[in-house]
Amino acid sequence: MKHLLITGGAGFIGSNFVRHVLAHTDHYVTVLDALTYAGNQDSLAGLDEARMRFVHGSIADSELVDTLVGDADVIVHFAAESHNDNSLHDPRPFLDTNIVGTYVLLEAARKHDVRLHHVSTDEVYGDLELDDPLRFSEHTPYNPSSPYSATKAGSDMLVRAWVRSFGVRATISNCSNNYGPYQHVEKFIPRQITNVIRGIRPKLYGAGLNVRDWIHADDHSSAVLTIIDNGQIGETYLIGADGEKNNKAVVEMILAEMGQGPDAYDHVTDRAGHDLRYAIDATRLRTELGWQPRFPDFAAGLRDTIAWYREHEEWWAPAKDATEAFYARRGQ
Ligand code: NAD
Ligand code: TDX
Repeated sequence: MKHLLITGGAGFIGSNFVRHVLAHTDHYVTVLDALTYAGNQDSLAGLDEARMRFVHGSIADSELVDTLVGDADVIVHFAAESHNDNSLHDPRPFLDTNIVGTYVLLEAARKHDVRLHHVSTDEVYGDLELDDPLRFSEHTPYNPSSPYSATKAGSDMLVRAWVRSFGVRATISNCSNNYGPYQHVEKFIPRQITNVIRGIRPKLYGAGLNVRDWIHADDHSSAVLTIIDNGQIGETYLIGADGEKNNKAVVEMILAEMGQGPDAYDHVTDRAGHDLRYAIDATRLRTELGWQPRFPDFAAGLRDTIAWYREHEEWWAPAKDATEAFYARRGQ
């Protein structure tokens, strides 16, 4: 039994990870979350309170972080500003949380000699051509495009520097695009599903030919747990489940599943600097650590996700109008 300090545990992937840990291990969990617009304590409702406590605060608060890290066996670091479109509008919170917040956690991990797993993204590698036969691997050079991905790349570099210079016991994972329940309605898949529920046409940026490599959030969680248990200190592991699809194909799948015509969507203003394609080669994670996705069937996972959003309007409705107003101001 270990005590995990999970930062960002009230967010999409963090809350999924908390549920995964409580279901599959006997670990005790402390969640540290600032409850920004993206955090929602309802995402943790109904979980076993004897095995979990919630602390409201920021990872950039060094005094609070020092106390919490001192009590923990492992830090699992999900907290971040995570949305590219927001980072194009106002980059500052991305630097504060993704860079300074990660620095604060690293200093506490160093002081207390606590193991840290840093959760990062494939976006640090930039993008691929549609016909590139090579996918991202642990050897791909960093080449981030957006303020979001640049701050995630910076946070990865800080982790590597603290491993090398100070002997901090850390691992890093870079995962592809996640989908599943409890994802904020600003993100692509939940935005389109909730648009259709509300009678709004889905919105595709540009021609919709950009490719993302989709993985179910629960598979991301099992991969992170595998790396915490068996990963080599100082190493990076890419996480992906061979789920490449272009955005237009995903919108067409959502429309078909929700009983709409195949053309019932709008093309809107493209994202500035929009990465063309992400694709992950997760060979290392599969061969060295024996990990496998349990939900590789994207069509089935998407059906379940649509059903979840249909059944949980009370969870997403409070954020929907403000999110659409933000996009409308940008012609998206
Ligand atoms: P999210 O935006 O849904 O959740 C982020 C959480 O962090 C929220 O609960 C928020 O309140 C919290 N938070 C923000 N700033 C904080 C601060 N200063 N202190 C404490 N808590 C703070 O994000 P997500 O999609 O769940 O992503 C989680 C992590 O996974 C991020 O590090 C992200 O870069 C990474 N990631 C995401 C994806 C994806 O597809 N969503 C893919 C790969 C990696
Ligand atoms: O309304 C939309 N229409 C649209 O065409 C939105 C919101 C997005 N898109 C496109 C942009 C991307 O090509 O869909 C794709 C996915 O967009 P997002 O959900 O914003 O994800 P992305 O920018 O790919 O980044 C995500 O994956 C990597 C997460 O938000 C990051 O946190 C993670 O690091």
